[in-house]
Amino acid sequence: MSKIEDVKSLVESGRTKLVAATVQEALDEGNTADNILHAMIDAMRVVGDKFSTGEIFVPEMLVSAKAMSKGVEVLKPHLAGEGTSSLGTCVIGTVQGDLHDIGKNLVAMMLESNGFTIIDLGIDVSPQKFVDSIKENKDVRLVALSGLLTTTMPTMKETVKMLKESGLNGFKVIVGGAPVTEELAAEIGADGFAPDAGSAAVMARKLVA
Ligand code: B12
Repeated sequence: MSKIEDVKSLVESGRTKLVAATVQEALDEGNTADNILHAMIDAMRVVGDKFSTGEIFVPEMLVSAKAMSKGVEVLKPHLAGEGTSSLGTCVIGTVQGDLHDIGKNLVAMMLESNGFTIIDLGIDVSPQKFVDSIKENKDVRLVALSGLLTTTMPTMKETVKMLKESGLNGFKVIVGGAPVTEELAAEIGADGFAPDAGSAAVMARKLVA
């Protein structure tokens, strides 16, 4: 079994302590950071499917998430490009009621490496907190909202509405997360959408150009 397959199976089974070293071994074996990341994302998809079928429960999902985060830490310097010019500040967070942050953290990492200064508000962020953050920080050019639950899509909509009606300007809103589609993004009034962290950086650059 190649090291990349080991990484996938360690994330799937939530073997937190072994993931970092195995990711490093996979890199040493010549695998690209991108391929290793995709193996881990694939593992999380399997974990989600197992949760759906009742094969595993929340604690198992949580340890897999922790395992993936350990792996991402090792990949970070290999994934991040060189942010040459400064594109301004991006406020990012997972919307209220939602605790998922792996995807949001990957997006933050890619935006940072593309030249944005990141203010990460974390998880379970209320619409008001996003608005306050724009007031408190200068040069906010982008607000990025993440949501993984279908039940938090209305909160995402409410957050976009509040941002747009805040009277503040000079920033664009980008949204994403597994249940978010281009259609939904347009429907809730966001300026942009991207399906993954790599394309989020491309879209973000376009939005602030
Ligand atoms: C890990 C996990 C958890 C962990 C989260 C830990 C953490 N620190 O994040 C824990 C255990 C806490 C958890 C809890 C729950 N979870 Co959960 N979870 C997952 C799981 C397995 C993986 C998510 C993940 O990290 N994926 C990997 C990352 C890299 O992918 P991603 O998040 O999609 O991000 C990418 C893109 O979406 C995009 N993106 C993400 N954000 C943004 C933002 C912007 C601006 C842009 C442009 C792009 C973008 O780019 C990212 C990188 O490429 C998913 C299954 C799945 N297939 O997604 C279920 C899943 C999301 N969870 C689910 C559920 C039901 C729950 C719970 C309700 C379970 C429960 N009964 O308690 C709770 C809800 C808690 C809450 N209030 O949020 C369901 C959601 C179903 C639905 N349709 O709403 C899923 C789909 C599992 C399933 N198949 O049923 N979960």
